[in-house]
Amino acid sequence: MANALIVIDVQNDFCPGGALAVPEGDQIVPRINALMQDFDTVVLTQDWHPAGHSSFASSHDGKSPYEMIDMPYGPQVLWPDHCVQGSAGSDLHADLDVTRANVIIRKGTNPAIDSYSAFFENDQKTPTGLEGYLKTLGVTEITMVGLATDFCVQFSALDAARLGFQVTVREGLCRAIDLDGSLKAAKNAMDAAGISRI
Ligand code: VGL
Ligand code: ZN
Repeated sequence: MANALIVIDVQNDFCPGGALAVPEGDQIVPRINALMQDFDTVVLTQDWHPAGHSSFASSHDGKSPYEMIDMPYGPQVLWPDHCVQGSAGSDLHADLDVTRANVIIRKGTNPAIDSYSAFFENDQKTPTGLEGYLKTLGVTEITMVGLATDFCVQFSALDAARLGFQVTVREGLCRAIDLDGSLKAAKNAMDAAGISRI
């Protein structure tokens, strides 16, 4: 009955001053560092897009950030350019305790598909390998924290629940983007999937 802490996208671009800043995104770092001590396995994720990624509004003529488009895999929010591979914005927050991390999963590397979830790209089919990693270690319980509650945390939590893990989202250690009611919708979806929110 091993447990794992999954720390989603605590990166400079999602913190105040970053390209896709989540309000108070940096404030969760000290308590996430403390929480890491309680887990057998710690996984960090890092949003890691090539320049010109298809989730960037700048890659689509006439489109602005936060507009929606239809991609072959479904509707997609268009974002400001963010977390470009190797940029300062893509770095994990400098105060995040990376020494406790067993593995860092990079996602969103396919130019044609966004990847909110730590487990699957937004086509809901292409795996990152994290499921196999955790199951090989005997992990059954996952606690999820990080950025943003209503996007990458939510999609990671829903996938984890679907894969049979027992999932807890520590909402005090997450912060949200909250686009058009997305935070409320995320909470409802997580409740419906049997995820505990504390
Ligand atoms: C995220 C939007 C685009 C996230 C990543 O980490 O929640 N949101 N890329
Ligand atoms: Zn992204």
